[in-house]
Amino acid sequence: MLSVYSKDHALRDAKTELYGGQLVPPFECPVRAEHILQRVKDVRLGDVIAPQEFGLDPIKRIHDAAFLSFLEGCWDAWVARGYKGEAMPYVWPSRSMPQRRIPDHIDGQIGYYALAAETAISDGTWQAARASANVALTAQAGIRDGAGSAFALCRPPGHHAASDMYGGYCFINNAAVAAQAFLDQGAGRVAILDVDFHHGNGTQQIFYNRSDVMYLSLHGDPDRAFPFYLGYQDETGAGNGVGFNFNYPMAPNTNYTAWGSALDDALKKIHHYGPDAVVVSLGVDTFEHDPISFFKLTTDDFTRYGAAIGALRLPTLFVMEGGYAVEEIGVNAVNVLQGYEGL
Ligand code: Q9C
Ligand code: ZN
Repeated sequence: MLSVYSKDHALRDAKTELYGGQLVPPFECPVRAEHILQRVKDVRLGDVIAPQEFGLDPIKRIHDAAFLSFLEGCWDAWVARGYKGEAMPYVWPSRSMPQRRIPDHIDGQIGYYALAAETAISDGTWQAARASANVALTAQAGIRDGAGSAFALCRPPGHHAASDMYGGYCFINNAAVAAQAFLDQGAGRVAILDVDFHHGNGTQQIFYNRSDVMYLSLHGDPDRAFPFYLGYQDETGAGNGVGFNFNYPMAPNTNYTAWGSALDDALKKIHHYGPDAVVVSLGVDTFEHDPISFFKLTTDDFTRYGAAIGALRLPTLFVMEGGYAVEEIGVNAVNVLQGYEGL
């Protein structure tokens, strides 16, 4: 399988994450991508190429232009205020003040565009997010040009990023940008299968009213897990998108017996939908030893479900999302790809 990787992921190197009232080293850290790349090389998965530059146009197909300008300028605006720490919000347009004016002050802007406070914006974050989107688009182009599958080793991840919102370690929704690229190049339908532990609230929001992208997500019950306010089973789409959004929330300690049944159900729906391509939001934070998640998938389970996805026999783009058991992240992620290839 072709893999796409950019060294520029390392420009995303925040020093702080808000966790339990403390500022801790971020779970979403550069060594994650290095371990995955090393495993891709160790098993000789296939060629590893650098991304091409696609510019902002394919990103603007998904994201609001003012939101992208905010991301690009946030760090400089923060520094210009004289702030000493990394950029994080502390105030939001919350339920009791629902007006949607975008303030001029950086403190007001960052709260307007933030989903959550844990994800600090730091120097280099925008450049790394841009590179991550280029990685997804380069892998997508590989499939357009005839590769049956490709692996976008994206970092930072993307599925929590909505059309005008960042957070949950995500800035640009790489999977959504790639899905839209398939459509813009002539595909009629694309399915996004999100196997990250967390619900992909951004991807769901982006395509919620559309029937040309089916979104299916297996995740920790949002009643008990981030992002808490979206990802429930009764969210099935709106307008033209009714019946094209499927959530599979699952309880703490879910193992492959239950998780695999949910996957089989999702795969049946994808098969019936008949997409021209499948985008897999590949998070391996479903792993039993993940430090921030509560599922119990084993290293071998990743191979098993890769094979199940492969049985669809559809062009498949794997887009890296989460996974925070850093030592095992390479083996777990690449097991999915090897399972897919039937190795
Ligand atoms: N108790 C992705 O996996 N909150 N993002 C963590 C832990 C944020 C995860 C709190 C989790 C975001 C791409
Ligand atoms: Zn996740």
